[in-house]
Amino acid sequence: MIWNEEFETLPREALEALQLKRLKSLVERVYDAVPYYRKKMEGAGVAPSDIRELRDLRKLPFTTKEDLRLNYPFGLFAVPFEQVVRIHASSGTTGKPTVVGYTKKDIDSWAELMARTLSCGGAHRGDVVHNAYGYGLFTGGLGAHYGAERLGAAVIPISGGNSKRQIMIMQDFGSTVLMCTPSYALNLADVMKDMNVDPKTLKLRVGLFGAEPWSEKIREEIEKRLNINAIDIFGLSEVMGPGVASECIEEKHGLHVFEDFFIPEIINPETGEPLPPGERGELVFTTLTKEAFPVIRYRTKDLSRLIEEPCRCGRTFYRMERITGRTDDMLIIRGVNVFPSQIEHVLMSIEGVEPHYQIIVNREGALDIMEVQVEVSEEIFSDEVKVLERLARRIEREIKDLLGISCKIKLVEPKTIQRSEGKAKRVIDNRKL
Ligand code: DLL
Repeated sequence: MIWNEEFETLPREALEALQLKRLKSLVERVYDAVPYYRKKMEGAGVAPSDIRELRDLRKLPFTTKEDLRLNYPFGLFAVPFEQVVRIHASSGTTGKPTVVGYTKKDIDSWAELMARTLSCGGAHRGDVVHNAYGYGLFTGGLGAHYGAERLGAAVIPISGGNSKRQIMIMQDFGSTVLMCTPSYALNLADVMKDMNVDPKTLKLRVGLFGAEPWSEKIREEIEKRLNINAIDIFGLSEVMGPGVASECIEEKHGLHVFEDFFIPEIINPETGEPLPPGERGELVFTTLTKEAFPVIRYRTKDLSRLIEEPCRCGRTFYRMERITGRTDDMLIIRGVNVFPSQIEHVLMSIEGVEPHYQIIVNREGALDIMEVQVEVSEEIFSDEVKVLERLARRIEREIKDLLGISCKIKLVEPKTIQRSEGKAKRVIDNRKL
């Protein structure tokens, strides 16, 4: 069901008129209220009056994580602090977290966006939403929570962790919608198996998964093992939290960007130039309605492309392709560019390999050594050494064929790789330590 028929099916022309109106007011607001943004605009020789059509967005300078860091913690807030009613933060890999704020109206918009997301994935009033995204500074838990309430569903604020208890609650409370990271969904599937709980006996029908990269293969795995429909949802703290884009259950192909709230752009990450429609590059977002923490042309470092073709579901918003990587997740191993998603692709195409793996990079002398630790199924692990060796050689060969470099493969027993309750950590690069 479409949650907000009026906005989600706006003809493009009307949508673009609305975007332009909101963009003009955003730029004026930010120019007046945030000295840092004003200075950047002046430096780029652009004033609010230069924004006359949507294309003029390109005249505005980008905002980056570095800008956020320089203004830590509240320097980019665009309203008097008394109007801020919520603060979230996302932990970066290094240093201080990224801090974001919300006014009452922002929280209200966010609830609307998450109600749309849930509805897009096929959830409705009467559903029991099992919300296993982490509650706290992370935007996942509370973001999903307010959306589920807005939808009129019954939300279980279970947060992450204590998986056995999660499964007991699913059984007893009749959870119908699961919300968590895809890696935690797989973890729950493992624990269910250990507890001898057949997912077919549960009422779970759909899962809304995001906050970390995953692939079609992982989707298939989750759908099969939990006996549900798995939907990809996307967002980031700097732009809102979850609720920026969502797949529809009708197509499960591309995530509708809620374009009355956000303008997406795809740029060449090296030159910053906008790319022609349909090309893959770095996603950039401008928030159109946010009051406390608006961002202009925020560079996400996430790689995707926009799909402009109309969708069967009736929503007129463009779709973004599922995230295929980040500009900063590329590893350089002995001079060769390696994306973790390429390794995952190889692993997931091989029978008997479990969707739990970790890539460990070390430097021995001047040489980079990449080791891929991967879990294999119980049956294979208890097989003869010869079988295991053959499997390891095969993975090694396939990675070499794809990437042109050799790596060490270490097959490990089921449940050896550390499970996450939130975002999985797939890469450990010891070279940087
Ligand atoms: O992860 C918000 C969120 C919560 C989204 C719950 C979906 C569900 P951050 O912690 O700021 O916010 O991390 C944002 O996570 O730039 C992407 O790199 C990645 N990410 C989020 N959703 C997806 C997805 C939340 N569906 C960063 N696929 C983003 C791939 C995703 N990566």
